[in-house]
Amino acid sequence: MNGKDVLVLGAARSGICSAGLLLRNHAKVTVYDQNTKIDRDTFYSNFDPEKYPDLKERLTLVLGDFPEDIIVGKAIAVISPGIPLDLDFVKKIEAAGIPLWGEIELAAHFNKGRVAAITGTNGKTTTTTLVGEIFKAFKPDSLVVGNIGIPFTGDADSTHEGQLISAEISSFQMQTTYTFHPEVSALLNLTPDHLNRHITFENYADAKMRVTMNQTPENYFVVNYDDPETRKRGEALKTVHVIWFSRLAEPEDGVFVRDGWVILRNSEGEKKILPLSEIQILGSHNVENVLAATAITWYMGVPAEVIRETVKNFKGVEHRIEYTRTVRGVKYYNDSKGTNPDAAIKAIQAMQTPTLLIGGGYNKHNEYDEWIKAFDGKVRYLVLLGETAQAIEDTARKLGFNNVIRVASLEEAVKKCYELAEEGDSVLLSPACASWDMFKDFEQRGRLFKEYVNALED
Ligand code: UMA
Repeated sequence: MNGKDVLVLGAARSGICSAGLLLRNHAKVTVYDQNTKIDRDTFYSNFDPEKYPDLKERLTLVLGDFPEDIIVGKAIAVISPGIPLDLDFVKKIEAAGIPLWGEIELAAHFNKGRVAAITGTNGKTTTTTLVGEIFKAFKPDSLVVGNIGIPFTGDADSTHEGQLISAEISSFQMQTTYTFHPEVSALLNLTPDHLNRHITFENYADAKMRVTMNQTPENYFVVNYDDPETRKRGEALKTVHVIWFSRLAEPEDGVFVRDGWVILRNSEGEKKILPLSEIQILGSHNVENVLAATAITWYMGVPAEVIRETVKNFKGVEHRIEYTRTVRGVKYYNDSKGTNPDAAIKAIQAMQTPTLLIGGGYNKHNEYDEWIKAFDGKVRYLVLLGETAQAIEDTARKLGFNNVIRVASLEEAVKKCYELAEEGDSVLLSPACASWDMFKDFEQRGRLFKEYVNALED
């Protein structure tokens, strides 16, 4: 990147880390963001002046309308995952012949480590975290990066050969990735999501499948055998060694469940890895996440004993059916990461008591029928907020579920549930929607939920 003039699109987590990597590698960087409210001092404070002494000459921040001349002389444009590719300014950059790289592509140019790349509609964060924990138990210098909120560009240029990296990869990230070559990739499941950006399910699935595009037969692709959409794609793929995971069947080459044990089978025979009774995280979807993590880490070379010991101690991830507190005999759970109907179905299925469910949020044009049907008599009240509240209420009433309450804020939702819940109930925030209509991100939504719950009087 020596002396290259690079444009970075987006001045949040991804853009800041990409700019940092470029600056460390002697590029001149212009960061562009449409949001005029970004505070310049706060932005610059992300870059340590001791590390980057000539910062003011090499880093420029441009906010607001896209200035046409910003692209002049630019060698590359690095785009943050949240910026849609069909925006006018992105099209102008492409029309000018400037290569458009995503954060993962930029990281791939610097990375020296061994990457396990995990994608899918749901379970990515839990699986990536668990894989990262298993890696760290085996080799303490291992990293966890990607869509999980830790940009890969933050560390890519200080990785070393043999270092194990667990990377959560989103469909947005894969759209602008070309040379990324994970040793093991994984596709956990596929259900419609982010269709406001990808338009069709096929486009969305194709973006995810790009995770395998540079893999060769000595690499592994870990795929869900029980999901017809992922199975179809795994069966069609001839360029990489496919390893199945299944909760319901016993595929020839893969990881599955038999008699309460997780079993790994390959051409050399079968190996018992761990008993299901040792898994602490709730729900059958989490069994799938454990099966996937077992396959991924085994094929990255981690011994079975390390996998077993780590799974046994793994308590799950923040914002994923996260137990928050018990107030007056009512258990509160934060599932703010339930950002689509499929994830929210998993959460309601994992509940074992009558539940007051808080849902609704940013409109990704998903459908809510399957989610409401999954209530299965367990949901006492559905408390709705955000952009999608009306659409969800309409679907609920159409399906005969009428215990719907509308609120204007998350704080009000928590208060309503507190008033209505009876001892033995659970209160679950699992919105089935993204957070961007009312919150910065799902993390902020989840943290606020916990704050409101922790403020309740016992
Ligand atoms: N921006 C524009 N114009 C736009 C859209 C955004 O200028 O049209 C600017 C915003 O003003 C903002 C910046 O771009 O300043 C935001 O960029 P971003 O949305 O890419 O957010 P980051 O904080 O950089 O986080 C991104 C990922 N965000 C998205 O994909 C939406 C994070 O995934 C990821 O963890 C991070 O990079 C590091 O890789 C979050 C996410 O919600 C967790 N992902 C989706 C999901 O999991 O469902 C895919």
